[in-house]
Amino acid sequence: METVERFGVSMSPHLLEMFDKLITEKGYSSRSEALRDIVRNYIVECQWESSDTVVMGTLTLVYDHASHDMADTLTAMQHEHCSEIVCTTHVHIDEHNCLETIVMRGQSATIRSIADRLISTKGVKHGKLVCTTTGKELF
Ligand code: NI
Repeated sequence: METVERFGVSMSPHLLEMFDKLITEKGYSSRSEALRDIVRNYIVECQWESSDTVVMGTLTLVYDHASHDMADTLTAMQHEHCSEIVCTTHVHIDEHNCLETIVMRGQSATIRSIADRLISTKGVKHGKLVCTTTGKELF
């Protein structure tokens, strides 16, 4: 098991009070647990800023499958990037609307570019990329 290191953090009482209030609302049991999550999140964000880092991304799209031949267009675009796209899940929300989640793995710049292209496709009502990590360097 990995050992832990302790360090002191200095901040104003007001800032600490706001921090404690927030982490209590979010259900953290300790400042350390909250800080670990914040640090991990910061590391993941920085990994995404480096364009050649291999990352994981989940893209969620909502679209009307009948408008602009959306289903065919989106499927064709995904086939162009089959080496980055790990899997997709399609949900028929109602008579017209579909939700698709697309899990991707690859260099962050490539994943962002695929997501931007899919989100900006005419007929997509909403699209959001969640950027995350392969988890390899996080403990
Ligand atoms: Ni559908």
